[in-house]
Order: sequence, then structure tokens, then C-alpha cells
Amino acid sequence: IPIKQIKLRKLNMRLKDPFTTSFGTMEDKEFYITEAIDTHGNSGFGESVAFTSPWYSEETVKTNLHVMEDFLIKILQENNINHPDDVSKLFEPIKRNNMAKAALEGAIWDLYAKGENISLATALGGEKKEIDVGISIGIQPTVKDLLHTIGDYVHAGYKRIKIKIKPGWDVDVLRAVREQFPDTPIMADANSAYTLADISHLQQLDDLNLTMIEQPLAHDDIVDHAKLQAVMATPICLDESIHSLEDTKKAIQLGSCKIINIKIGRVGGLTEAKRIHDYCLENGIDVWCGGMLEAGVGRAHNIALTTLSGFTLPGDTAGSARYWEKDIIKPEVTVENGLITVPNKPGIGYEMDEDALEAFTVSEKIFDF
Ligand code: OSB
Ligand code: MG
Repeated sequence: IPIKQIKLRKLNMRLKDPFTTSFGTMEDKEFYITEAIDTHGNSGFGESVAFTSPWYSEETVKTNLHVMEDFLIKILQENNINHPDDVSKLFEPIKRNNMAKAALEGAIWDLYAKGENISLATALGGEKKEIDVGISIGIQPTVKDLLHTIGDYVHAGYKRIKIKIKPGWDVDVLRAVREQFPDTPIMADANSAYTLADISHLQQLDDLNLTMIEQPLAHDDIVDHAKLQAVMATPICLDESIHSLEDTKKAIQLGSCKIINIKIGRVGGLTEAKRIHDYCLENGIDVWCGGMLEAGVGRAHNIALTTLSGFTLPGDTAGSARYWEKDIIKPEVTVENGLITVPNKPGIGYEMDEDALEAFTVSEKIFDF
């Protein structure tokens, strides 16, 4: 893949509504759009999903820049890439910093697919023409607000509702939701807000027929999660704890979870995401594609990944309008009856909206090869 230049654009976009999790509230999203340009003038795009504060994981927008410009881009400048799968191998000497790695690898995957004149989904081996989507709802001011919001999304057709929980906003809230929505697939995401001291409290969730509980315990734990899963009927899904195929194997072996949320950024890119998917498919573990409040480029990558057959559960990749007044891609991602139609154009399958990109860009850096 004859890369001639890499462009890093820092964007700042305001979320339509602030998004609150157990770790805090996000209102503005600052992030990098990566662009890999080849000698034919084709461009591939990626998006970094790190946030400005290290609340979800240790990476931030600033660490992304440091790692990309001082290490990862240098590696790309010094090596030939025949296939995007080479990238994660080349990045291996750099520990973690998975979101920075994924942002660059994603642009190279898009560029590769465009060069082959196939969709990114096809390049990854995905065959679904449409994907099932759910929605993640942040912590709301009141239970009444939450029930109202859920009603809107159920009405819009979303296939499952994920509710963010934290101590003080959990069992009673979910019980009220279950009463009002007896047949809706519902799950909860704690973003690591509990400890094993909360076992008996969390066990009450077993009465509510939840599809799963996501990351109830520490962000870096798989041992306590195994202890919790042993005494809970509700499947545990791991998010924060899984950074690689190796982590996946260990978590499954320990019985720490029955489901895995795959986020491209968290695992260091599409190649590793696909490897985790393949392993889970072979071993009967359900997976789904998580979200990081992405703009259009990251959303497009999530859609492509979700076309792989092992993504059996609806993901968090909702439509653009759920997050943004205006997205940076054309057309924007739309959801109908809880489905996103997978684009079949080459690469990510969406055009950049140059005006929007321009309007949200706060700075730009160019690296020539
Ligand atoms: O834990 O899945 C998470 C948003 C920000 C950080 C972490 C998470 C989330 C979400 C929202 O749940 C997913 C989305 O709608 O993009
Ligand atoms: Mg999560």
C-alpha cells in the first residue's frame, strides 16, 4: 500500500445531549480523524475514539497525538505494508495505546479496500447486508426521563436498550424499566462502578431478565468477574477489561464473561477485532460491537465490522442523528426499524462531508512519506 502522506485532523464536535456514565459526563467530543493518502491520490479515513479525560481507559486525545506522531507514524514511514493486517504486527513493539493504533490502522484498512474497489465490510470478510442495532442511554436526571427516552427509542425500532447504571441508579431504576417494558431486550452497563462487596445487590438483577450486565467490576479485572459470574444467572459482558485476543482467551478460560463487547479502538484495530470475533465464534461466545460516541468515520468502521457473522447481538452503533446535529459523512448513518443498511461502495462506503469536516477541524498536522 503506497502511502504518500498521513494527515491528522483534530476535530471538536458538540454532542446533541450530554452523555452521562458512572465515570462522568461528556458534552464535547474532541478526537482525531486520520487520513492515509496513497500515491494515486486515494484517501482512507480512520477515527480515534479516545476521550479528553482518561476516565474510560488511560488513553486521551493528547496521548493519541504523542503516540501517533512520535512512534506509530514513524513505523509506518519506515516499513512497507502489503496488507492492513501487517499494521498491528508492526505496531506490536509499542505497548497498549490501542486507540492511537486503531486510528491509523483504520485509515489504512479503508485505503486498502478502496484500492481493491471493495467495501470495507467485504475486505473484512463480512457478509451481512444490514445490521441490527441497539442504543445506549446515559444516566438521566430522573426515572421519568429515562422511561420517556426509552419509549422514544423502542418506538423508533431499536432492537435492544442499554441502560447505564451506577450505585444509586441501578436495581430500582431497572425494575421500573422492566415493569414498563416487559418484552423489550434490556441490558445494563456499569462501566466498572462496583466491587465484589456488591454481590448480593447485583444478584437482584437476576430477577429482571436482562440480556446481560456489562463491565460491573473493575476496568482491569477478570478474576473478580469470574467470581461474580459464578453466582449470577445474568450473563456478564466484558468491555473495559478486554484489550486483545489474549485477554479474550483468558477471560473465557476463567469464566469471567459469557459475552464480549468488541470495540475497535479498545483492542487496537480491525485486525485484532476480527481475530477476537473469529475466536469467539469458534468457541460459542456471543459478541457485539460497542460504541464510543463516534462521529461518522468511526461509526462506518463499526458498521463494517458488525457485518461479520459472529456479531449475533445488536450493537451500540446508533444513527448519526442520535449524537450529532450534523455528522462529518455523507450520507449520515440512518436507522430504520432497528437496522442499518450496510453501504456497498468501496471502503467505508460514506463520503466525507468536506464542509462539516472543515467546520469542526481545530488543527491539522501533515506527515510526508
Ligand atoms: O461503556 O460502552 C461504553 C460511551 C462512552 C464510553 C463508554 C461507553 C459508551 C456507551 C455509548 O455506552 C456507546 C455509543 O452510543 O457510542
Ligand atoms: Mg461499556
